[in-house]
Amino acid sequence: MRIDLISIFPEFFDVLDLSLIGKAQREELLTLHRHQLRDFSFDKHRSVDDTPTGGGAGMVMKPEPWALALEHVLAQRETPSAEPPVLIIPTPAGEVLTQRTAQQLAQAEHLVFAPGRFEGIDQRLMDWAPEHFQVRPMSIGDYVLNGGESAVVVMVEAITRLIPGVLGNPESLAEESHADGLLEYPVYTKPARWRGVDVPEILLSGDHAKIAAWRAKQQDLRTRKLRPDLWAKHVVAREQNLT
Ligand code: JD2
Repeated sequence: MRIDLISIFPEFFDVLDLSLIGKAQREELLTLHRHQLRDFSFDKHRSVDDTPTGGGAGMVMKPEPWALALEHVLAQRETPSAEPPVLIIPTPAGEVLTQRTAQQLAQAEHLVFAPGRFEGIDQRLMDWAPEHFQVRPMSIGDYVLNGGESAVVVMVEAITRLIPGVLGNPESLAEESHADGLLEYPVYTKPARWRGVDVPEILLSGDHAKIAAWRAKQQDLRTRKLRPDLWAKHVVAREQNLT
């Protein structure tokens, strides 16, 4: 997978060189390209923002530097004939990222992220982009950030760990929280008794079928108690045989 990140703070993405995502890059399962948006602004101060038309607080990002940066990314493609890249625009008004969407986006060949700052990007950029990209306005949750960069870090992590070969242990993917719309079962390690508290006896039994059934029950109980919203969806999906 190729990922392009365009921002006025491209150093924000240095964290993506660490840990599993760093390793995936070294193994060439993933290629990250960072771009400085200001390199596509040509006035004296390389400005990328201006006052909001119609008035109001703050500043709005100008569409032209974004269009030039995105055209630069398109021009760099090795196979321009391939399906248009997916352009993810972080915004509090976007579709909230879920595990299901992360799984879908992990199938893409080329993702481009366009995190804005200030009060966001001139709407005309979003109206222009579908000519060249599969545009996905996305949010990471219902709270307000100062800009899209931290949301991009979250999205890239959620998506890239689903690329085959990126995660050390692929079995953990199928089992983990949200993969089936449920929360995780509780996990334990040694010692079997810690500060007077024992690990559930069944986990020491060696009976794998019984352990699997106990864990499934714990997932149900936890989800019903902690996330009734997820539980309701899970029940509907189970009835429709979608899980
Ligand atoms: C962003 C801002 C509009 C107020 C670009 C915020 C986000 N889950 C999320 N919360 N906030 C964002 C987000 C993403 C991009 C930008 N701002 C500040 N915009 C109204 C404040 C500017 C995501 N994804």
